Amino acid sequence: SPLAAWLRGLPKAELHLHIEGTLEPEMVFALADKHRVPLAYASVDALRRAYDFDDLQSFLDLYYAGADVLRDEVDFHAMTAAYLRRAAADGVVHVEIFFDPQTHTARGIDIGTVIGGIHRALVEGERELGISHRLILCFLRHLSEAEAEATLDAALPYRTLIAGVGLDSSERGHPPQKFARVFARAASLGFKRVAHAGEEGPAAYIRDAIDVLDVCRIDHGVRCDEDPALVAQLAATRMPLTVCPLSNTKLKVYAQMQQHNIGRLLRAGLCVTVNSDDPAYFGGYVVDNYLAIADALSLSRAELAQLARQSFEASWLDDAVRQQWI
Ligand code: ES4
Ligand code: ZN
Repeated sequence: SPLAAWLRGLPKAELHLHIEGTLEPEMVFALADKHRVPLAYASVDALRRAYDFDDLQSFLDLYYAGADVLRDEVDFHAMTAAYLRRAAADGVVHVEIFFDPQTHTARGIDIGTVIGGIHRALVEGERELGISHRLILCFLRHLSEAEAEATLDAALPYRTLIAGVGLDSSERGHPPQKFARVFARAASLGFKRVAHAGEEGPAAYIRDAIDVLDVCRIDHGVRCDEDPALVAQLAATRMPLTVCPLSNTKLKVYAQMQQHNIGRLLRAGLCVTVNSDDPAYFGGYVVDNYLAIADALSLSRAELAQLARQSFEASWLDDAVRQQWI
């Protein structure tokens, strides 16, 4: 469509992307075959049909199972390279990607294998596709803070390759306070901080991520609108929200895209951005997310261009580079 072509031509940064969530069913089967890992599904189509979720946890169960086929450095490289090709086709010029080391170290895979494969693909993507990058190490919030501390320790030999730390996985019952100490240590080591908050969890978790974890962005954050004073604060401080529209409808945060609040938050002056989260599972990459909200919320091209500009405002690019894109 003309709008899709226009959106692909708009320079964009993607700031909320779990690299393990880019593992397409075809690659799950290819890697299962390579490593002789048995799968619970008979075919690529059967696996894709299972991507029908009730909530965050029903998705996470399949997402962690899918990641089990990632075994060596070549696998992490192939997954990341495939994502970067799709991002380039969508007009993404800068990526800040999450990885979940604990999903892999718990299976006996060295964190160096994980970081090495991802980083090699990012460096190639910069040279071959012109996509700049930052890497964000996420702690799994359903695990303990002690396990997060051990993960931070294991990542220190690779600290120059990691721009920041994040917090993901099951939100409810795992408030930001649970990770106050490890985030403070990450800050003292020079890592930027982000956290998933206000996806399924309450608006209070957004406040606490800001006040207790000292984050510079909120991942999702859509439940902020249950607290009007918080919405006003987010607007006044230009605290970015990395919103993922197709994720929110697939995981039933909203029953329908027409109910999504990203248009209202944009008009209220918030630095909201559009991202794909786990595109292999949620039915689309970043332009599909822009198209879904453009259609459901009747956003103008000026509003869509503003969302793309805000993705650079919210990014960790150096100011001189940021200015080239906005
Ligand atoms: C995630 Cl959508 C979402 N929420 C929380 N944690 C995650 N990990 C991967 N995708
Ligand atoms: Zn996410």
